[in-house]
Amino acid sequence: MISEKIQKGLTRQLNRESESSQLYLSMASWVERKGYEGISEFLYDHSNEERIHMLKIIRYINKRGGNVILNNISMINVTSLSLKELFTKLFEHEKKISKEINFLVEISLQEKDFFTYHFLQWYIEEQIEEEALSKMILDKIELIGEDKGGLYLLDKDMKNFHKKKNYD
Ligand code: OFO
Repeated sequence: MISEKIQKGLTRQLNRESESSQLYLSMASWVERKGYEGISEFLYDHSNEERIHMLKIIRYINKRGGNVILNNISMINVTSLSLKELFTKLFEHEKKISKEINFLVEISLQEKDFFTYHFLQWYIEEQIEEEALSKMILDKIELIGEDKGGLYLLDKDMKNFHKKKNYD
């Protein structure tokens, strides 16, 4: 059985993952409309990954006898963002998620809930990847600047970006 504190922390996190999934999805749809086929592919794929992150927590809470509570999500409008602003937002978002995972780990140790501590190790690994990936894409976009040929190549390249990640 999980404690009240862990239940609260995990519930907040699962709703954050759900938010992340929606954020990536709305960005994917927007860049697809703008003609970035590869980038939208990457973002659609990542939206699914975030949903998996949410599901993992839901199933863990249920396994440990807790209650799952899903919040309504309020989304930001991404349609006015440039590609650089969009990936800056994603990078900031991932850093925020990392902080929250760190906080959850801290609570699990305070509560001496080593099952949850163990469960969260996967998320720590994941956040290292997620931060590095969004930063790497942002760096590339900054490097390319206004160069249309560079953007074309990045878009082409990003079709396969998700395949380089290991989600086991
Ligand atoms: Fe769930 O890792 Fe990104 O947000």
